[in-house]
Amino acid sequence: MPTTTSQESRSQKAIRVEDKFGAHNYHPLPVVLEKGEGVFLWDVEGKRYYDFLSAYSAVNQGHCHPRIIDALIDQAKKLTLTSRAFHNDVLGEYEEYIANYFGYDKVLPMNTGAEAVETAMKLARKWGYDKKGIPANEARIIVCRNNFHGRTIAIISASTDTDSRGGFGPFTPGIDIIPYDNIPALQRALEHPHVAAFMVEPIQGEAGVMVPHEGYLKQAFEACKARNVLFMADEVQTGIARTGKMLACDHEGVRPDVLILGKAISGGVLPVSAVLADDEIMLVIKPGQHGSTFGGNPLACRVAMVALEVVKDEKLADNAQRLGELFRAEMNKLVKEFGFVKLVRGKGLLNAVIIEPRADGRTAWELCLLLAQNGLLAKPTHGDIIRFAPPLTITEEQLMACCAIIHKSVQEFA
Ligand code: IF1
Repeated sequence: MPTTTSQESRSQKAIRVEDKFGAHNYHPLPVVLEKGEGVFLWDVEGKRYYDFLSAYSAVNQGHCHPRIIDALIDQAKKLTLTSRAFHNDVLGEYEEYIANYFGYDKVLPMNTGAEAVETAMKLARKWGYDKKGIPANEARIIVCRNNFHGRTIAIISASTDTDSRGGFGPFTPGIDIIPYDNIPALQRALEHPHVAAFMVEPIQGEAGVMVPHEGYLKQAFEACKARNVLFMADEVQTGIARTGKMLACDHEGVRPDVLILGKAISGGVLPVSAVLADDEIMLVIKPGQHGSTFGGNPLACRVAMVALEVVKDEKLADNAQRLGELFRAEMNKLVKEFGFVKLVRGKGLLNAVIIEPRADGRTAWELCLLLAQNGLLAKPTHGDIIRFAPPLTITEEQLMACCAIIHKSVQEFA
């Protein structure tokens, strides 16, 4: 192979080629993966890892789930894409399935999470004009500080993160930013008569798995209702059983007016996202006013139906709930034993551990390198936070083995 120097490993080569030909918009851990099965990933040198990122919670059903992959292959041999210029024989079946699954009148299928968020923002504006009577071009959407809703211009216009926004202006107007987990701030923002929607993550993922106080979502929902404002939940990361219930909003018995889903709808096989709402809201969008070439394609629809079936059949929400409690109990032992392990927080199997940087400057990044060496993949964020989010198919025995790896790595880090 002409481009491989004699000393270079397959991993080193893959990383070098990415660096040369790919945009530098990521800084991944130096691990090159080639195979996945259930909770495991293998790198090109054959080393096996437990996956504790699950592709940011897209692979809740585990890597290459045989039922989902069979559905993918079967449908791929038949029909993959028609566009929405014509009907296809899977779309309606999927729409009925997912609408009933989450208890809404209708779904609008998209592909990425960001597209679903954009769809929800457009839906909120249109509803604001058509139903609430907001004057043209005056609609406002309230969001929370430290949110993460995606990467498009409109979405980063709602961001407070300097990396996400910096250098990308000018921004989309009509967005009000309030502190998260703060009902009085929401109530003040809701006083503006042109507010169409409040969009919120039930748990803030990128911010470091920030779990709001109990009752926040319920109170926020009721505050929105009192002002005829749509409560829109971005459950792209928290949805599909990740936090121990099908939706994180289920923990507080809140049914969002607009539900935004992505990632694990497809088990991580294809980009599949969705916006769900009842007729009164969804039908404000008319033919030609919104869409996507790939949204609702038969391949995605077939895969998503099976991926959602797997979540129920394998009782992944219950498993996430039970093993999440066990995981936090084990991590709390580390908090007691090691002073620099500050705390663990989370819900279900969406958890974060806060690592105080060491005097010699080593951070969560170095701990993640140790974890990888010891066979567990996790990703640091904000320098001092490690998110732990394994596939929800993980067993108690596997989880305990992982806790032992984490313990060993923390010991080495100390
Ligand atoms: C990246 C974090 C996770 C999301 C919520 C919408 C989207 C996301 C709540 C957009 C996406 C991602 C994207 C990924 C990193 C990531 C992430 F670290 F930023 F916080 F998941 F933990 N709403 N989250 O979390 O979905 O368009 O990407 O399909 O590299 O940007 P998308």
